[in-house]
Amino acid sequence: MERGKEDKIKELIPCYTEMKELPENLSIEDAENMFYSICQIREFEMKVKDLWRADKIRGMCHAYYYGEAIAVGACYALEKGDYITSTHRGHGHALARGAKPERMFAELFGKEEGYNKGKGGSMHIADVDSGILGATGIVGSGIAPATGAALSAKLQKNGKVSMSFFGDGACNQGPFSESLNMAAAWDLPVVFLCEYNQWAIGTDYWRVTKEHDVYKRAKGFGMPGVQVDGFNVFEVYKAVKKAVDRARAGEGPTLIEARYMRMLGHHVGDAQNYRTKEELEKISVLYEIEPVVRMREFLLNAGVPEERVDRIRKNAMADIEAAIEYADSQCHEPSLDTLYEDIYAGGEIII
Ligand SMILES: Cc1ncc(C[n+]2csc(CCOP(=O)(O)OP(=O)(O)O)c2C)c(N)n1
Repeated sequence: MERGKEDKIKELIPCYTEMKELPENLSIEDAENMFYSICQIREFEMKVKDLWRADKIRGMCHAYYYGEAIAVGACYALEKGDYITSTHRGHGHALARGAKPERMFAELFGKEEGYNKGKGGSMHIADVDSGILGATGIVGSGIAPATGAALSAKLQKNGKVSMSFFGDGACNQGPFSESLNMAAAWDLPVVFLCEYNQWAIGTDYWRVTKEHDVYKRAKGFGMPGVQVDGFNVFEVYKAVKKAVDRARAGEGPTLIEARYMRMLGHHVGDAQNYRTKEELEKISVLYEIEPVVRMREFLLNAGVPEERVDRIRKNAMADIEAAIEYADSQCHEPSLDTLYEDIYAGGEIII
């Protein structure tokens, strides 16, 4: 890449690193699997945007497009049985951890075959059998449950590791500090993965913090802190793998800051008028290093035939199309008499 362009990228993603080599314990087949997952999440989210705008999906949806390298790289470093907790922007986490897109679309369409019988919607997809303990619309509220899951793993000595995804906005919430402190004090097997996209709705992270590097906070809690290029699936994988190995070996938690950029609106209906034209123009250089483009380039440079690379992407897109078709035409609306089942609330339901 030419120097001027790299400088512009580094201004936005200071830890930007080229994707030249496979991590030593991964094969080309792994890279192809990762590419499939990245394309699957991208297509899922593009379709969510269209379906939401067409009024097929009700409730708010926060798309994960362009963040795919974080979920895919991170989940690739986990083992079966490990746990994750997610956020309001959680579709990508669930897919990367093995959730089925047809059941996710069924959930988004409010159908009973959905992961939460159609009653949770976009922000609450959970599948405990796959280790997906849940997503949440309350910013920062997945961090403590992940820490609790790590405590349970430690007490049960079952060798499981827990990982919490959260945004940069969540780092200024109480559960962040409380959880990191407890996890460090008790050497809990947990990975704290901050998806640093530089915005929290219309609040620019730089405006509300003095120290802009989240990973530096780790030192104050007594754990390692690492910053990685969140558009680079291999760098995310390597950092998370190291943290997971450390956690599994009983050495305690790690805080990872994966820097990327929210390229589009906070949710699928957000025109983000609070961002200036200059900023949007400036960040457009990042489309050259976004996960799909980058992984495609990597595979081609590694000698995978173009026809094969494009087929992987087409397969991912076709699988999403089939998932939508299934959820739309073969799944069912929950019946009215189940309206008050599976609903948990602090108060009394008055009918
Ligand atoms: C406790 C709480 N405060 C405020 C909100 C409103 N809210 C929803 S998403 C969001 C921004 C979160 O930003 P971040 O954690 O960085 O995640 P991102 O949306 O950027 O992925 C806010 C403030 C909320 N849902 N919960």
